[in-house]
Amino acid sequence: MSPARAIGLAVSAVGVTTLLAGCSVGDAFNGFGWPKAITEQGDRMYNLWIGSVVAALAVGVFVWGLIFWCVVRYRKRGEELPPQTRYNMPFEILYTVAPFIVIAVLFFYTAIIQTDVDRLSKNPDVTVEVIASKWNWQFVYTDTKGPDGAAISTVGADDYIPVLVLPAGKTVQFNEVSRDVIHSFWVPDILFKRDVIPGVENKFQIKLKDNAEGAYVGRCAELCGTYHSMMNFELRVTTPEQYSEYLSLRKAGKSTPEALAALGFPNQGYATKTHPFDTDRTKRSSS
Ligand SMILES: [Cu+2]
Repeated sequence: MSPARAIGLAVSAVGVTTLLAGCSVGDAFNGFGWPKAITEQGDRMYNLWIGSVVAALAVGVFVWGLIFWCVVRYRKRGEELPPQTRYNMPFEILYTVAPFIVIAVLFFYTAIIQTDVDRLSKNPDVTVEVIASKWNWQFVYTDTKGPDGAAISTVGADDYIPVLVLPAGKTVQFNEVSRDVIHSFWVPDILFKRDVIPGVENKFQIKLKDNAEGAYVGRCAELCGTYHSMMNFELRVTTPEQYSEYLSLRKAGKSTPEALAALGFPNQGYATKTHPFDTDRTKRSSS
């Protein structure tokens, strides 16, 4: 194979990879380990991930092919020493240029998608203040007012996993606040996490898909102390109608589980994807 042909092959491999990114390769291989996103931003990151894995596999197959070809083609056939080649300029150019093209393409798509995912629209439909502390989450619906005049909020307790209720098909802005150390807000199904840093006002937005309804586990993704692994919450995506009904019930003084149960959610409106940690230490030591 001439070097020019090899470079051509490498470039077209990268091109094909890019094309495949938006297609169903990911579905065929179960997302190469990634869940399907429930947000529009998540879809873009999912496609980038699939494209990157396919590119890595294409390079891998190319390299394995070369290795096996050399093993077979140049295997030892006798005692005679084969011709010793010191320099091969075309090939040295090839293995300098080809990786650069791969890196440039990956960088190009990463920069585009990262900028896109980080973009904040001016008028989100819902704004939630996420307050993280050791080892709990509080979600404040900043543009609402409860019966006591304060904004409606949901906070976890020893026996209660906080449920964050959001409407499908809407844009949600999260403003993050930490009360102590660095935490990280993470819902695996939105394919995104963002650190909650004391003294830093981290923000991000998601656009939930129209069909995003469901219950999804949320976690703290930054080691924050003894009970870090218990610092969970649940994201409950409802229809926009259920969401406004939920807000009215909360405004009327109902708690999150009461409001969700009144809307007909199973499990009396409690989290279904994660469970409270048993805080009875004596029970643990005796078992
Ligand atoms: Cu944490």
